[in-house]
Amino acid sequence: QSFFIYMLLAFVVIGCKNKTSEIKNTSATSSENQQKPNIVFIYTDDLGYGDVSAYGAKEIKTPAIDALAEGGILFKNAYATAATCTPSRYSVLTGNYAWRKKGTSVAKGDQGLLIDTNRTTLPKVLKQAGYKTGIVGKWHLGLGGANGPDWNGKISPGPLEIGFDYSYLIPATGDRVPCVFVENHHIVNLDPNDPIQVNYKEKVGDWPTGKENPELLTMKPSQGHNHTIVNGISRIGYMTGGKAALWDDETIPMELVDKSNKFINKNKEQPFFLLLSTHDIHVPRVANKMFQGKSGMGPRGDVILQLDWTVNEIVKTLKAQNLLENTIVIFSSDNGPVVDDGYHDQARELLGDHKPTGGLRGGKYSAYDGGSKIPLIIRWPEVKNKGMVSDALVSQVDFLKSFATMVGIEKLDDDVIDSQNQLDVLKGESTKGRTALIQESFMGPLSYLEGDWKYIEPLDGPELVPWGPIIETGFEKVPQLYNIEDDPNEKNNLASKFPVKVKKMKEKLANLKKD
Ligand code: NG6
Ligand code: CA
Repeated sequence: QSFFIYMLLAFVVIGCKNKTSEIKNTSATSSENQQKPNIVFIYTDDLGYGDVSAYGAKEIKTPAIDALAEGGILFKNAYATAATCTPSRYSVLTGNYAWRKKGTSVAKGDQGLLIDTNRTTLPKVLKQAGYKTGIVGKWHLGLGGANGPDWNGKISPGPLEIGFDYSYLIPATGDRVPCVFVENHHIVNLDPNDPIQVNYKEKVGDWPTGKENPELLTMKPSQGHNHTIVNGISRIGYMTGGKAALWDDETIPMELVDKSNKFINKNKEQPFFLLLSTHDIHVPRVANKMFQGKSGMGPRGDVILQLDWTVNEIVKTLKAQNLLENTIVIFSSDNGPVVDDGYHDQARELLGDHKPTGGLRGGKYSAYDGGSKIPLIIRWPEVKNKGMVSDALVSQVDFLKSFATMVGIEKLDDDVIDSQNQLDVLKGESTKGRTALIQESFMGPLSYLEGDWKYIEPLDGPELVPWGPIIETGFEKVPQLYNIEDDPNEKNNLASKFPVKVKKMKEKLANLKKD
């Protein structure tokens, strides 16, 4: 009998022990998770300030994006650092303005990695704080060494060398070859018996090009885009081989959502950072059957609906995994909108009353606000002012320092020059924001924005983007000064009226350039 009692006691003790350690483990994980929310950044391409219904679009509805704003903060004065993709993304990842580094304008599809592997990056900082980090979608920051990527071998350095644990990439853009996905260091589904060749100078192989065989095209180019034809669409650059690896344009968003879901599911037990960098709404705009003809605005409108679907899918996953209330969802765009960006996709003809820039002057590529003033919505799991609209001046370059602060990393290396901690502003707890920021236009002037005033440095160049999108560049031989509070569409150049202000702003810009 005493043996029986002894056994019983032993069971109870062992049982309790297991229980306590179990409780300990779970409580440790959950409290850790509570301290460190996941971050999902949905970074869209070429989506304009006026393309979202939460920002006032009437001709198109984006309910999933709007719902993010209801659960967080919508920023009315948010900026990408540049009016094109590569420099804006460079700034998000490094916390610096891209014009500080040469060669960071729109990258070619066989460009080597543009981010120095030694420098501080957003994913490195988050990784240091215990996050699993992943990027799914458009990269456009170069891959490989100085001579570009070894497409048939190990593609490195790239995102994995600058702090991401996982990557599934559109290497450059949807309109640039090679039209394949790269997972970590390798092209997905590449048959070694059918090696891939990519060339940005001359034709390789015998695949037809848009220039030679326009009759084969399902979407005709309006500007450039007349090199190798892939899936009936001619692209920028030449390629041949790697047939089994080619993506299907109509299912790119589904593929990216699937890979994002897998990343989320795999890492749900620990804090994670997912950068979901969509192809939408960049050209070529090829909507999936689910969205074709649904907007009444042609492919450009249809892919906005498709983008909203992407947002909804990701939110659904977070909800299903019980993660939404511990995840920050950031939604933004890399630069302003463009209607015709190089393909005849009826974007101009079917635009109707829709205003992609929301009325701002310029657009993608431009020095005017249409170039880099973008939608920014941050849904916070817990935040006091849910549904708030913030007027604070914010820049995507501040994400690095702000989120570093959030995860408890206060001290960063001094290679981070431009990023500021604006966490309280991003959370809607302060409306102070930045006092000033710089905007980079495409191959053109820089602008300096301070308070209500914007100064655009004088530069000689064409008035309109030369290859055809019908967008004002912002080039002027004389300085430009606008009061963007009174004149948000930058119509009245006040430079000759306020020469002292011009001089001061010019000096401040020059000083910042020296940093
Ligand atoms: C331009 C392309 C445009 C787009 C852009 C980069 C032509 C005529 N135009 O050169 O279609 O690809 O580069 O866009 O080739 S971005 O959003 O990635 O910066
Ligand atoms: Ca872009």
